Amino acid sequence: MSEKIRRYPSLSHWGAFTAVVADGRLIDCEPFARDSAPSDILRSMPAMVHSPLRVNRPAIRKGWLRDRHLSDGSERGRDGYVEVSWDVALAAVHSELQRVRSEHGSEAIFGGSYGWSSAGRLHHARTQTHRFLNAGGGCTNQAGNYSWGTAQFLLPHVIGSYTPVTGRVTDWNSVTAHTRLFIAFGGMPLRNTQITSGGAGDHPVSGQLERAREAGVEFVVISPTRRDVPAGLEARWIPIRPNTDAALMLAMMQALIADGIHDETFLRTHCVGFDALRAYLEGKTDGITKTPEWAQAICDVPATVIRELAREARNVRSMLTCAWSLQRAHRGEQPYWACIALAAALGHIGMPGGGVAFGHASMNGVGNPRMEIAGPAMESGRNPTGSVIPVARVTDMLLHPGQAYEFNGRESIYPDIKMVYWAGGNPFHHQQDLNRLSRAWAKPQTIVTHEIWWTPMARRSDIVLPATTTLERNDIGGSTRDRYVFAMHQALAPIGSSRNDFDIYRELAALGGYEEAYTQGRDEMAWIRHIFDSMSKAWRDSGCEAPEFDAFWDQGYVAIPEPKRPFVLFEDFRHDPAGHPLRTPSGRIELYSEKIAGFGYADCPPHPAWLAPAEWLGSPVAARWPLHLLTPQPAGKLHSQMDGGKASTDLKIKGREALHISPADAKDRRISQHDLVKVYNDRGACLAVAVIDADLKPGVVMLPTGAWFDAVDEGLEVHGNPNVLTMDVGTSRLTQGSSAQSALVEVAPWKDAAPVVRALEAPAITELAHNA
Ligand SMILES: Nc1nc2c(c(=O)[nH]1)N[C@H]1C(S)=C(S)[C@@H](COP(=O)(O)OP(=O)(O)OC[C@H]3O[C@@H](n4cnc5c(=O)[nH]c(N)nc54)[C@H](O)[C@@H]3O)O[C@H]1N2
Ligand SMILES: Nc1nc2c(c(=O)[nH]1)N[C@H]1C(S)=C(S)[C@@H](COP(=O)(O)OP(=O)(O)OC[C@H]3O[C@@H](n4cnc5c(=O)[nH]c(N)nc54)[C@H](O)[C@@H]3O)O[C@H]1N2
Ligand SMILES: [Mo]
Repeated sequence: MSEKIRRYPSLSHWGAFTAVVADGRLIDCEPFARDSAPSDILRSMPAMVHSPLRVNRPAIRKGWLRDRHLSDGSERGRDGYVEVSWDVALAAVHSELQRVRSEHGSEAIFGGSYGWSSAGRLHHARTQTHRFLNAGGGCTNQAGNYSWGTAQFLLPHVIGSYTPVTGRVTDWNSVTAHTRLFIAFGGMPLRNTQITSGGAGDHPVSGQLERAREAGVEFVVISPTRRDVPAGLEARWIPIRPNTDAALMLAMMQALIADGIHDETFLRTHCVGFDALRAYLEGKTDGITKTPEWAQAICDVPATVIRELAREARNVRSMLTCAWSLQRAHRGEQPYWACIALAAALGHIGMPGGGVAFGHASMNGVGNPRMEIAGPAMESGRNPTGSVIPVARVTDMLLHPGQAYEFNGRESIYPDIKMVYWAGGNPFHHQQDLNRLSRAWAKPQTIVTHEIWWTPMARRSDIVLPATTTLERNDIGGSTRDRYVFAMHQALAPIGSSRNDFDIYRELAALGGYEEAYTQGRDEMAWIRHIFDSMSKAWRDSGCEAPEFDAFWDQGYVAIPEPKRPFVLFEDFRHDPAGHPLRTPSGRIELYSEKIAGFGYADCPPHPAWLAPAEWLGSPVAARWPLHLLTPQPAGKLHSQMDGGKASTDLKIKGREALHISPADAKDRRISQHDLVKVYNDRGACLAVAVIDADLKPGVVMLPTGAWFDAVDEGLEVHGNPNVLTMDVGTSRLTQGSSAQSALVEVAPWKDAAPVVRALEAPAITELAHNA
């Protein structure tokens, strides 16, 4: 007889849900009742939670078990594993931490641990990793993120803050009521709005778009693919060459000035540096006037279209939004800065429904009407070493210890890393140029990972500790882009011998004699109450009523009331620039930055400019590598999470990722629909399955991220992971962001036998250590 079915409130980055459990197994994830557009990714969860890919027991790489920190690191990814007891595994991790700290200092431990981890905030693995390492003496950390790291370090120089790129932009109610023309650089791909870090109770973007459309807002999508126009939106599509938006924006501004219709007053009263930028646009500095004809040759958008769009955007209330992808590219500072300058010239900044914004469809909840009020958050403590690198420079750091590098006006030295500690992230997903990372990965003496599944990262670690999923523990979660906070009830007993990251760290901290510093005397439920109490205090301080903990926990969620009036970005500053100055040196929008000028970076000059990326369709290398590869976010998963789940595997073709290619480019290469193809350049090669796509600008191919990396040595990657092809250089010395979207490639039919994809098969671990 089957045990009765039980239901538990829960949450993921792709939405809140009810976990349905029978006989100790997750059988379904029912979407939260108030979610207007639940994510398909929910259906991947039951099989993934009980998947044979789960890490069942602590495991140690054979070479490391034999030779410890003197083992050959180049065996990572090839070597087998031996399962050991928790006591053996924890003792090994503890003694390595102690050895490295005493022999090399705490900054020799790389604990940046970048990655999204879980939506639950207490058990958020990356935060717990920082907390644990900080309590034990510190580590080398990572600054910024892959998502909008370029904007994070540029925008404070220009507008005094980066909060607008976190989602705090003029909200949809204001857009619907006031915007007439909404121009989306990078488009509005709804697939990306399934996700928000920390999860959500609603996915409102498609509804918000529909209401805006009904209210008469006109949409223009500027993107290399028509697929960035949501179905039913009837937007105008302007195809553009990748990485050239800055030229288009600058030419729109030049056209306004040439017509004498730019908002001179706003540029004089609310900005500094207009004269310097104008001199550049008029060719006074380099002899080139940045006309629409000039831009046409760069971005392949007709000059008449550029001129007309500029006039239209000046004549009606217009909103410009830039997808985050634009700045995840080489010289990605420029389109963001140019867009702010253009919006300033259009004159609608700070007006309802007008001005500039970022990422309206990059993530769920951007521009969602919500009171500005704290979400649930866990503290990670202070890193006593102060050692930190820009997030995407991890390979440089491992390859070049002691080398100097520049970042945001400072020169620093890469530390010499002996030990890597990672939980809640997958560098063999997120990092560019994975063959280069593989070479760097051989260098550290010891690599420790907590993982739920045998991911490519786990398979390249020395000590792998099995972690629970969110369903196997209690937690609290929510995002500052969503109106709900969720109780996450433990629905299952830990699978295999997995443990919560928090408990793993608690035991290690106990071995190191600093358990109290790590836990502060709190267990799981005490922490959840503590996080809830800190949050409700912040709510009360903002005049918002917060429920009692027990009522919240029983109901499973709590909602913040809707805001009384729409949020308009820069509204106060527009009305009173002296009374509400921006936090820039001048207090105004900086179209020219003295501070950046002082850094003397040729790769990020003191005003927005067209700077050709190292690889783009107009560069000399395009003669050899004629296709621009874009690597968008995957529709059926979150990064590499749930790659083996149904929502992801249903989108694979013959078990591999789909490469979109235009009919003309396919024909030139004798590629037919669903042919196996090799995508390659000097950095690497992968296999994918061709999908011929008439909605794609010729010269551009697209391969989403997320396929579990499947290659040994520098050979062929067989699953369709595009990061063997991407370029691992910082966007500029100013921000050192990820240049993921700048890569040229060639594509050819693959005629040989197709190598088997093994990444989604469980590794065979038969051996059990005799002392286990
Ligand atoms: N080419 C290219 N590359 C990109 C991008 C791109 O556009 N193009 N985008 C970049 C961006 S924006 C991002 S944010 C990154 C994302 O990169 P990551 O955040 O590193 O990607 P995830 O696949 O989400 O990795 C999270 C890992 O944490 C594990 N995990 C989840 N929950 C837990 C837990 O509770 N405990 C433990 N121990 N582990 C857990 C998951 O199994 C998974 O392996 O990728 C970047 N890489
Ligand atoms: N389903 C799903 N959704 C996700 C994620 C996921 O893994 N899965 N990841 C989330 C994360 S961590 C992040 S940071 C966000 C990222 O959000 P974004 O950075 O906005 O996402 P992308 O998919 O990389 O790019 C969006 C679109 O930009 C267009 N584009 C690319 N390059 C250019 C260019 O040079 N010019 C113009 N005009 N357009 C260009 C592409 O056509 C692409 O479809 O997505 C989030 N949403
Ligand atoms: Mo991201």
